[in-house]
Amino acid sequence: MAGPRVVIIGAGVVGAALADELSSRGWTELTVVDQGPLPATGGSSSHAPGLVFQANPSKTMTELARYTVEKLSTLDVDGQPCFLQVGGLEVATTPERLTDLRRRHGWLTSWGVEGRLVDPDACLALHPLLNRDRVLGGLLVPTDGLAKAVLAVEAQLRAARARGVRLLERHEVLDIRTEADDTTDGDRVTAVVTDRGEIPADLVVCCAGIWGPKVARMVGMSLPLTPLAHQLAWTGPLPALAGQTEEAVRPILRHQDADLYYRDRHDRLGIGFYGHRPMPVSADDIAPVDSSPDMPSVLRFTADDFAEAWTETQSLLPATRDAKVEEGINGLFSFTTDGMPLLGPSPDVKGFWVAEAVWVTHSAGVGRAMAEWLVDGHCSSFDLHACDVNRFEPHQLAPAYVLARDCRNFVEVYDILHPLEPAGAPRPLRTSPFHVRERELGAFFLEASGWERPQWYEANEPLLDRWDIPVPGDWAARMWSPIVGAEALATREGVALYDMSALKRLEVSGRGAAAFLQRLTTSDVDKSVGSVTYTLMLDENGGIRSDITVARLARRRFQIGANGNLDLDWFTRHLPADGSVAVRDITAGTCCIGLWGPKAREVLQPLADADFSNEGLRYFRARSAHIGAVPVTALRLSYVGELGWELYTGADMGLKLWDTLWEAAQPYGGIAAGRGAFNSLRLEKGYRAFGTDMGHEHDPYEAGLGFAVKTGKGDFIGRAALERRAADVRRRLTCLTIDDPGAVVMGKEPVYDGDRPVGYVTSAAYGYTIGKGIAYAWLPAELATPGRALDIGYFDLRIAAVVAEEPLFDPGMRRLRGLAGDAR
Ligand code: THG
Repeated sequence: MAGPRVVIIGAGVVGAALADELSSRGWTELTVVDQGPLPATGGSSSHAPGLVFQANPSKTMTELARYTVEKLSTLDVDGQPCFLQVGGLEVATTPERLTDLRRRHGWLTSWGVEGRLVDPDACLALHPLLNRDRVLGGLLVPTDGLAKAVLAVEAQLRAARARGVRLLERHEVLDIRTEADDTTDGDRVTAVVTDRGEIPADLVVCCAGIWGPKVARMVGMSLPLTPLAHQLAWTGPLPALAGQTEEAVRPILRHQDADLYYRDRHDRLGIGFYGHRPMPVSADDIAPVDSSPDMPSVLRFTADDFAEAWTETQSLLPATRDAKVEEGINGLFSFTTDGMPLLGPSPDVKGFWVAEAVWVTHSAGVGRAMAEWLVDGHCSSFDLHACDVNRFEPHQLAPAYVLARDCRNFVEVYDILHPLEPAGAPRPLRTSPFHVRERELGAFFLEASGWERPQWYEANEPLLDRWDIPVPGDWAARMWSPIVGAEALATREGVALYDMSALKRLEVSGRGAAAFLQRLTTSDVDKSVGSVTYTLMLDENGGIRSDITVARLARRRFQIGANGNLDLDWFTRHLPADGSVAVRDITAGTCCIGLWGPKAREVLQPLADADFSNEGLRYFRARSAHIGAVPVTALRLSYVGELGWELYTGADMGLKLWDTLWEAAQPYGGIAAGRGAFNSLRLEKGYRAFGTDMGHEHDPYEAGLGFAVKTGKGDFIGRAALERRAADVRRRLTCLTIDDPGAVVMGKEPVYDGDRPVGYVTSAAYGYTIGKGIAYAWLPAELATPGRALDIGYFDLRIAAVVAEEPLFDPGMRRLRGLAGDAR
């Protein structure tokens, strides 16, 4: 079996890795085309400085980098190695950076890559050119190093060619042919048109790097990627390095406080700089391969922009004072709005895939990930949800948005960013109908999928007289206010309005809707009209695609509470060809208020034309009603674990709904509460958040969501894999509590059993009701036993934590079911 006919566009580090990985899996009907000459085709790979630092806040990105290191370390071209494992050293020259290196060390430990913090003397021993007076400390990762990008391309292409893969250099792609596809509403690819003929294709994978937007546009796809120039300069010979024959002996070096990095090249140094003004280039304006004197991805060095870098370099590495900058380039690289790659199939054109915005660091990993995805239909080695090209909301594809955010990412590339760091301009973008009231109440807004979402409200400051809210350490106290705690407690005690408009809402309707949803979810959702079901969507491997709520509003109409655009994409991708099911994103035209708390019923019932008693609308049931003059759909459920409803209405009457509820809530001390309180309350209840607590790499049993799987209901996607996975649970998403009220962690921290790293934190918050810190963590199953004492690594601290029985709050569900009594 030689597989389908695949054309890979672009023979850079990504295309070459993919050709190798696909052909090694038996797909050999493969053609790689590139407009340039092989193996240095003139794209970003051809001038890539090749530094591979594995540390990353994203577990997936670190894993992609680790695989790249492992693979390139085994490759050579006629004895020339493709990877020089000289280690990677990040140095701090400010106290803030020194502290941040500890956090970065935590990520490495969490993701299973060895690294160590080193003192200034050790930094100097590792990299003798450093100025002892400037360095406060460093982070060393011994397995980091230099990828020889062009050699890596050559090695992987040779391996592919040996398996029969066709390599076509100097073939410029002019168009991609498509035809109507019988099994979907859209088109499918049939061929790639080049200036030297047409190549038939069942699958086309765009690995064109900075030209990606241009190629994707050939099938009408807009790729949110901007090529930005980045300065890379080379010194002349350094007397201090005279006689160095090896290409690199010192670790690759990062000086993030000044947006700089360094690498050896024999007796010279390469210097990379991100501190200059963003210099974006449109993919259309990149020169054709043959017309540019150097290569198209290399622009003329603008020395003025480098002045600051050179001054700083001479201070950090005094030996460079005896040398000068001899050559330099402004080299183009792909940037994206969230710093993550763009991987996956086109939403519209069957058979068109992209693997874009991938740096050398992650290239071989992405090659493997894409090969698995293409061959198996899902990727089992890496969790790609945060890299999926279909993750974006429509506004995130707008050229103005893409350009603004990509430039900002360039500027911030080495900045110390808080996990809750609010996005910058352009803002605000999406505002709910409640926005004006939220502003009147002094909301502190953060952004979620473009929505302005209150984190807390300054108007609730007087509540602080009622409770003593513990204050966390400095880092956790950013984007935080004690009001968060007061809002959480006020919700448990009285009633609060939560703006839930950012919750993605999809409508699935039609003759085939019920059967369709049965096939995509793990629970029985084909229940009575008015039923609401919490359920999971899985991939074929049994990995969690999403957790959703399915409300049956009519026999043939369901409302889905979803996690993001990938859910819409997953539904759309699985729609039956007969047109019996339609799916629609109704988020923008609707809004939602969560009215929650023990007094919620006293607020709502007098306003309503329907019975909202325990019997009138049971837990996890839905109905339509009028609240005053406002028609609503009410879902009785609560992510914060209190009595109450999600109330949905059209955007037109949202403000009226808010005002109606607000007024009625005042006699009961009702407040508006923000996402900070929400997150604390949901962790007390043990409710998982997709994308943070779990992803595609996890199955329902490990994630503690086995209760949402009904294997007896009939077949569904992922079911076949579940039997195996249920019998083999080796890790568990586990609830930890922390006694020290000042020790609030943020997520991604390593968990230790004694000195041994055993897992990592997903989400964390202080639990104001239970009076303890909460951290959910992935741990080996044998450690996930209540009472087990562990430590969380937080900067230079070890925080004592203990495995707890969950949920921490109201295990008897008395609150949610509207039964009286203390829930603790
Ligand atoms: N509301 C709605 N849809 C949603 C969410 C929401 N979809 C996405 C996301 N949030 C889904 N997450 C959850 C998590 C837990 C619950 C609901 C949505 C929940 N669980 C109960 C429990 O675990 O005890 C009930 C489970 C059951 O009865 O099966 O309520 O916030 N609309």
